[in-house]
Amino acid sequence: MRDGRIHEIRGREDHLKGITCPRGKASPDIVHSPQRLLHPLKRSGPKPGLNFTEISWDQALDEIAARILKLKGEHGPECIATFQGRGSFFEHGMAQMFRPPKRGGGATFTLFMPLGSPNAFSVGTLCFVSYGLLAPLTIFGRAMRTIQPDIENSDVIFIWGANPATDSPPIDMRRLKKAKGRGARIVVIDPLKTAPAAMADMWIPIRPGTDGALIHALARLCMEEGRVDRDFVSEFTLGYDQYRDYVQRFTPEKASAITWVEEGKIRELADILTSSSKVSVLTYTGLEYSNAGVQSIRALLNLWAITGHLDVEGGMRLLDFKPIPLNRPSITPPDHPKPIGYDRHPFFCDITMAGHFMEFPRSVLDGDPYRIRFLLIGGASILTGFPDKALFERSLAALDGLVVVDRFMTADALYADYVLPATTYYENLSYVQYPEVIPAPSHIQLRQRVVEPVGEARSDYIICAQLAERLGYGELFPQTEEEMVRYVIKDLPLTFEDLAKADGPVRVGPGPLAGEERKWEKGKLRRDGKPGFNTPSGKWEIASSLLKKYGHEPLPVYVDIQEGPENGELFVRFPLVFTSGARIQSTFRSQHLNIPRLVRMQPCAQAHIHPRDAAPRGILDGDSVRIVSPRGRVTMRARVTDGIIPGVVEVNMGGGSPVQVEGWRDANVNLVTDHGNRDSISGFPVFKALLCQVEKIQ
Ligand SMILES: Nc1nc2c(c(=O)[nH]1)N[C@H]1C(S)=C(S)[C@@H](COP(=O)(O)OP(=O)(O)OC[C@H]3O[C@@H](n4cnc5c(=O)[nH]c(N)nc54)[C@H](O)[C@@H]3O)O[C@H]1N2
Ligand SMILES: Nc1nc2c(c(=O)[nH]1)N[C@H]1C(S)=C(S)[C@@H](COP(=O)(O)OP(=O)(O)OC[C@H]3O[C@@H](n4cnc5c(=O)[nH]c(N)nc54)[C@H](O)[C@@H]3O)O[C@H]1N2
Ligand SMILES: [Mo]
Repeated sequence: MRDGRIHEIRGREDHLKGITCPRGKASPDIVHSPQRLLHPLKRSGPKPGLNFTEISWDQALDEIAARILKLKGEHGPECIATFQGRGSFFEHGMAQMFRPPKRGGGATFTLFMPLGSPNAFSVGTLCFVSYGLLAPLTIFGRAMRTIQPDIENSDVIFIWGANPATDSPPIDMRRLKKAKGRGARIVVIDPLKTAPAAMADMWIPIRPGTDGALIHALARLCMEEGRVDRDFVSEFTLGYDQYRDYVQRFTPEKASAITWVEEGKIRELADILTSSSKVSVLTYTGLEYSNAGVQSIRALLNLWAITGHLDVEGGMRLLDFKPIPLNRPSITPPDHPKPIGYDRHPFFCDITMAGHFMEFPRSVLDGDPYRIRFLLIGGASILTGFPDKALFERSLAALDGLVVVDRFMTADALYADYVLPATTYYENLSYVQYPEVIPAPSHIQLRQRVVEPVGEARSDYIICAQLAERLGYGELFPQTEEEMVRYVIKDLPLTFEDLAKADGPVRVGPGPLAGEERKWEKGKLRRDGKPGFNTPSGKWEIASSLLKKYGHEPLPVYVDIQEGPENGELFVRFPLVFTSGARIQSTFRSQHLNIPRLVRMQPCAQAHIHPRDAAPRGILDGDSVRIVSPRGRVTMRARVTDGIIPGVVEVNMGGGSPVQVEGWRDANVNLVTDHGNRDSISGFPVFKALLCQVEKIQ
């Protein structure tokens, strides 16, 4: 099982990026960082603050369980909540064991559901759900992982609002380089000249948040000139005629004014898009964080479909998945009451079976519609990730109980009553599954412990299982890591011993298959075997029935930017377009900013600004600058570069945790972002299309 490809799959683990760990000898910097949390801690000083006393695990878990049961008794189970971040749900055993039976992906966390609480929150409130679920479900009835660019066979690859060079690990970057090597053309649409843009045949800098307008203009050009897949649009789409009428307003001239992309370039893009059937597109977070996030992603998928690139070689293939049959407890979310956020974002809550954390402050601070009083945060950094840090600080401070489970002190821990030390993956016994790496088959692998847990740290799974036991339902969760793995794999045709003996990935299924082309024509996409798609109408829903049902605009319309150059008065005071959070190689959101060898790669948080905008402000590369928005300010270093579209400032995200080095610790980008400004469909905050001013600090 140790051929090159499997090796590549193994590299997919976030923290194993580029590291090989001989068992027993590994000492990645993160494991032995002097800042690792080693013991359970109980608050001994005022909030906010980091005064804690070491206590035993028994005391910590007993006291936390007692507090939960007391609050439940006094206020009902719905006042107890969890928040899971990106830190913890790549631990596959943990994710599988605490996932409701009917949900494939996602991070709905069932730990407190047996108590009767529907309030499972996650970082899905502002990551992935918009792109991965809401957009694709409302157009073709399946999740995004089932539609994938056939990079290996494309003549042209568009990279539109993603940067595969900073993925972890950069699998798609390797695929792109190979494609480029065999002569495929690469087109990048991004406000930043990313590494893929630098090697591309064409870089189209675009004004952040306006992609929808460009997509509609391209759709209009293609329709006008008959460059559409006629059979597909006439037989298999819903809302095509309405959409054709709608896009008439997006002349190249109008789209150019909105997007800052030259008219000639728009025409050229339409030509490239229709130059071959073998054109694919890679996209991700670049389109999510604008007022038109979900709709722009829908419009993009739709543009590829109507121009004949759907499920053909070299285009966007529709894939079949056979999930690995893993076991899990059958805990389902309670029907009543609805989770927090349901009143404002019911579509999000129904699809994710979770709460919407943007409404958490209203719940905690105003008791509207009811009050959350206890929160367990696992593997997340809310105060660096959510917009309007001060609002979330007030909310965390107002809780009757806050528990943080992490490897390091976070900004959230300043408000915690208990902080529990979690192990890294190196210290856990668990498993990993690889069902989604294309084109490899499905594999499962035992995650062997490579280092003994440092201090008293325990795995996330064990911490939660032991808490469940104290809450009275420990029988749902095996109480050791080995028993957990045995439980999860019980329906597979292999044993724990087989996995241990294999000492590497074991193949358990065929993995994602592309199969025949244009599967909708052959009844391969619907459970009833009829031609069409897995949507309420059975069509490719340009006009979405689901969105209509939830009171949203069914067509994938462009939504005007709420805070942009169009706001004349505001634009005078804040004349630069603000975007944030383009990923960098050395950091993992708020993580790794305390790991010296990684910090050296970029010791300070940066704001990227074009020389044209820097010069009149007297800003030189490396200067300290203040980024000011209508809501607040934050200080960073200027990176003066022509690798950004003039008029736009890209501001690093991730700064703001107490363990970080000085150049990042106070540089929290979410001091300037806006909690109220959202994509109305997903409720995602608009992180990438706001306004700011940049001032040199003398
Ligand atoms: N090394 C590293 N890897 C990571 C992470 C990390 O922090 N560090 N984070 C992980 C997480 S949580 C996520 S969600 C993923 C994100 O994965 P990606 O979506 O690939 O994230 P980025 O690398 O930021 O690429 C997004 C690109 O979109 C561009 N963009 C911004 N606004 C717009 C816009 O309005 N229109 C267009 N067309 N483009 C725009 C940005 O400039 C950027 O180049 O990465 C994951 N991988
Ligand atoms: N302005 C702006 N804000 C943004 C974004 C942006 O682009 N711009 N991006 C958004 C996105 S896409 C995301 S995903 C969020 C960030 O989402 P978060 O999930 O908050 O991500 P991190 O900052 O990486 O915080 C993860 C925490 O988990 C801890 N951790 C890591 N592994 C483990 C583990 O195995 N167990 C436990 N218990 N803890 C662990 C880390 O130490 C860290 O404190 O930020 C969002 N916020
Ligand atoms: Mo994310």
